[in-house]
Amino acid sequence: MHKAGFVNIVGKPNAGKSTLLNELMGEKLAIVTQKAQTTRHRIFGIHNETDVQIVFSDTPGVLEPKYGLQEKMMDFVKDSLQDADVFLFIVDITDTSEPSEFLIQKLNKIPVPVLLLLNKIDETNQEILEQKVEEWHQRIPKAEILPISALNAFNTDIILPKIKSLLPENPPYYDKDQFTDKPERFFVNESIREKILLNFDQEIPYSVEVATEQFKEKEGIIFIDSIIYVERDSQKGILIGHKGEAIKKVGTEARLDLEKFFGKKIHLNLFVKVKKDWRKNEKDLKNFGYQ
Ligand SMILES: Nc1nc2c(ncn2[C@@H]2O[C@H](COP(=O)(O)OP(=O)(O)OP(=O)(O)O)[C@@H](O)[C@H]2O)c(=O)[nH]1
Ligand SMILES: [Mg+2]
Repeated sequence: MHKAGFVNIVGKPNAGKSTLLNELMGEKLAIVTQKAQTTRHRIFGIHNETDVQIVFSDTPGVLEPKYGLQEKMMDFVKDSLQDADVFLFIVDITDTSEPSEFLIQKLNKIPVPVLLLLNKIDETNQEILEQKVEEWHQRIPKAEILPISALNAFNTDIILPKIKSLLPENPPYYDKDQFTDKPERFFVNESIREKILLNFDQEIPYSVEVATEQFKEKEGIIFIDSIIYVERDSQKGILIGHKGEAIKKVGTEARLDLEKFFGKKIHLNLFVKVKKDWRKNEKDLKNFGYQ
């Protein structure tokens, strides 16, 4: 008997969805930063065993869209609400803002099992934990609630067996040697974007998109040319920095991560270009893969 299914990770921005995906996959597939709205796409991580295939999907955090890019991000979330066999709903236990009524209503309505993961319990105490468990039990009665720390891999080892017990009998959806749906260039773009999120503040991280124009392997070395698009000239200057130091730092940090990810030596060339207001432009968004 072979089991297979889609396990969709949903939650508010910054809850720890991508951290959990990486922990469950044992591989850094999704970028992680302390800034909200780090993830912009839906990313599949495929966990394969002889008798089971779990297709995890990481999604952007649920928010009220204010511009075109965020609308596209929420379309990815809506897709993930359609095709799940199991939901992993991640809640940051330290988050004091209002919970997402949108998600609560959806998860209550859809006849799919929900594992509600109360994340970041390394930052709380027993009293708050018990109170939160009770609150969430009221909000989503059918959910099984599990306190975890995705960052410290606390209680995460019981998630896979639980999922397996909930999955339907199915043949695999993907080749058993495939571990993601995304091409190599996607991971290059994301790695560069992660370093920009980590190195810059205010609107820069949100105004940036990365496109990789060349990805070529020659004699064991991968040669990569990537373009960083910003929305305005002033942002271009900030990104490049004094004597090009800022962009150089981004390039070095991304290269080191990518060498680890691909297991090869990498030459990375970065270019910065302005694409005015791309976040609001339908055509640009489509070209960047938001459709
Ligand atoms: N203390 C603590 N921090 C955590 C834990 N899990 C994740 N984090 C941190 O929370 C921040 C957000 O993590 P992400 O995995 O990027 O969160 P996300 O839900 O994917 O966020 P978006 O992609 O923006 O929606 C990062 O700084 C993580 O290191 C945890 O268990 N404990
Ligand atoms: Mg994320």
